[in-house]
Amino acid sequence: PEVVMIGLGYIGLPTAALIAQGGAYVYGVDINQSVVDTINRGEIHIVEPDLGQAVKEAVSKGFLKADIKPVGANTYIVVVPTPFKDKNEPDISFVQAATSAILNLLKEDDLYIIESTSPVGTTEKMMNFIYEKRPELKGKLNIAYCPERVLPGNVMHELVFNDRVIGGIDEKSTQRALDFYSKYVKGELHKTNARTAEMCKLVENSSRDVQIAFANELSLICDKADINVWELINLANKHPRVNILQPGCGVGGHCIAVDPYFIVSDYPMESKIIGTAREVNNYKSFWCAEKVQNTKLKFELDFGRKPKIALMGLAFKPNIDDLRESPAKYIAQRVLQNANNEEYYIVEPNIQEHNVFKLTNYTEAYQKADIIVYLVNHKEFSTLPQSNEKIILDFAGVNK
Ligand code: SAJ
Repeated sequence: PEVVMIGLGYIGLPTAALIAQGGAYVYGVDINQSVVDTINRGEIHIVEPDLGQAVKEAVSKGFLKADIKPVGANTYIVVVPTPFKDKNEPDISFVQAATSAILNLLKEDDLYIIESTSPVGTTEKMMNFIYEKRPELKGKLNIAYCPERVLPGNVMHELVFNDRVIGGIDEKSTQRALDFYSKYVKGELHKTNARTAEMCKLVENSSRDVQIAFANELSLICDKADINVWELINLANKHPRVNILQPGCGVGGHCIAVDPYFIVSDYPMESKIIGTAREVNNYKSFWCAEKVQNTKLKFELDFGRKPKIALMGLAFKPNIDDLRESPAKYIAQRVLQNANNEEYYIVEPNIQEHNVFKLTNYTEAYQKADIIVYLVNHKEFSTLPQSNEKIILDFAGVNK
């Protein structure tokens, strides 16, 4: 093979399929045997539009093959998870393990690229690790960091058309990585050094987190001030230099709610706004859960009976079926924990069934409930009537 891709998850597999579609032989490596078997059958283990077809094609033409162990190639790409240990220390052990696995395969002039979101300095650390174990290769490898920036749900398009930042540990490495990506990326390729590229990925997601925190803070202020926050933001955004994002029930997903901690943990004294934004966004979910509880108690006092409550949406953002790291799911769990004979309807139109939550159709839940809690702005919800007889808690901007 020309390329070895280590990690066949949400980014590694689409990237491997894309390179293979371009006519290069790609050897995909994953520690999970069932993932390897699925891919070798030409099937996929994740939900992503157009990925199934790309993998099927690449495998059937013999350009993509998966295995649990790597083989020798000219280019090695590491795309493995970098989780956050207890929210105070990034864990690069998977990157280290992936690098260890190819250590004895590396040869002069090979290209080694890290794509995983990583704390600043990780590429240099891996370079030192490689050269310590293979001193005869010192200075002879091309080593670069090139973060992915694709949006789940639109990966196959964005992999090709997004601009990319490419940071080598020296000029030659940067140029070699750029030549490699230029074969299948149509977006612009921007050269920098490895540390800047690492920080760039973290900053992109932190910037979005900080901006969402601003919107979420406004939503709390407006709740006290009796102002419709959606109308307010819409009006403020009419200013030519103001562009406020949307508040919600918190920030979820695997990137935006995690990456800022990579900066905060390494630069705690300096990253005040970034750290506070994380707190504001986490607090927003807690606040929403409290608001549901308080509304429920007030209903009992006002009407002398327990209300029926519909929790609308569980996914981490609108119009997807992904519940991982979802603030809406967190709120549902928290509210249900304190449930005391109240009747709850849990709604998630993008999934058929769930192993913990009993799901109800959204129209039925709306009809039966006294209190409607919008947690996610799924497109289905905007078709529901705006009844005056219901108490509506709209955390997602469905009726904005
Ligand atoms: N959200 C709001 N208000 C908004 C926008 C988003 O509350 O105005 C919430 C969403 O509901 C969700 C969370 O933020 O809970 C994150 O959603 P998202 O659509 O902003 O981003 P992700 O996590 O799906 O993908 C992000 C993208 N990063 C940026 O837009 C800077 C994507 O380009 C990255 O590749 C991806 O993270 C990643 O893998 O890092």
